[in-house]
Amino acid sequence: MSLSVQYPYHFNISNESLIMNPLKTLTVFLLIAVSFLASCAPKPDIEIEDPWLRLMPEGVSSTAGFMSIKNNTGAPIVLEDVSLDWANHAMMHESKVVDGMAKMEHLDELVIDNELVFQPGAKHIMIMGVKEPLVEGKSYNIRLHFKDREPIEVAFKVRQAK
Ligand SMILES: [Cu+2]
Repeated sequence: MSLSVQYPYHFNISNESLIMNPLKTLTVFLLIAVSFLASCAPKPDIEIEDPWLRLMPEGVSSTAGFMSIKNNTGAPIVLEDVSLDWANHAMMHESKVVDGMAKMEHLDELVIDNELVFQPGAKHIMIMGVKEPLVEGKSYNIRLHFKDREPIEVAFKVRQAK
């Protein structure tokens, strides 16, 4: 009696969850089991984060694609090429400022140790000769070709550059 008066909260919780409500206890154990299994599930070898395409003004037939590529394999992977069906050309580029002039360099292949970021003003997927105007919010596929691996098809969503 004195225990329940001194520690009513503790007493009630243990009483309810372990004795009065075995279902609740079971649920807690199941949640722990599920989260344990989820944390053990193997990560995909390659993860693509936030793939997007820059929405261009009307009449402009070139654009650029951006994303992050995460390499979870523990060994370097090589991105050799990119391809698509909805434009004439896609290639890997890097924007640079050389002697005060903005330039774009073609990249033949990229070695990815842990993560490779394509972002405005830096590495990007250059897309030229877009066959039909891109629609904001719609997704367009680009294939990523890796050395000694199956290509990955990634859906890039069109949005305004911020
Ligand atoms: Cu470019």
